[in-house]
Amino acid sequence: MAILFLNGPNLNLLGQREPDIYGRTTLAEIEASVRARAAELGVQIDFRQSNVEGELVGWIQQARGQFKAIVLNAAAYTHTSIALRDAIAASGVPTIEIHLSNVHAREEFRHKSLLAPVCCGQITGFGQKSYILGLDAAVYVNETK
Ligand code: CA2
Repeated sequence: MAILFLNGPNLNLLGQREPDIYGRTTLAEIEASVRARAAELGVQIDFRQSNVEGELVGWIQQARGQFKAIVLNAAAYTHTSIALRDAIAASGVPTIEIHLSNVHAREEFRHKSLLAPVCCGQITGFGQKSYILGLDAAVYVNETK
């Protein structure tokens, strides 16, 4: 089984800026922990980041037939992007929305996710562990299909 991890804008800065909110772990370190868990589960991982909305849309479109699930931290696009929402809905690939921080405990504009209604579920607030929980959820939704 292959699972696609997608990361949205500014997540390439993890570990370098705003450690009080997002911690000191880099995205590369998160990827390494996801790969370690994936090896235990016997699943393949593709792990990508883009600051460009259209690139994320393209990757979601291309995921159909290639990946069994998408684990998506769309970052700020979570709260703004109808384009990502439409791409998820059109792809038909089960998608798990994840966040490092608890978006519901932060500013009001982060409480609304445009993506949540077209995702299987949302994991928010567990730091880098949100990625591992997202991986487990991606396997789970395929087992229960
Ligand atoms: O908590 C999350 O994972 C978020 O998706 C992170 C987004 C934010 O817009 C969402 O509301 C919640 C922001 C990612 C920006 O990451 C940075 C990392 C280091 C320094 C600055 C930004």
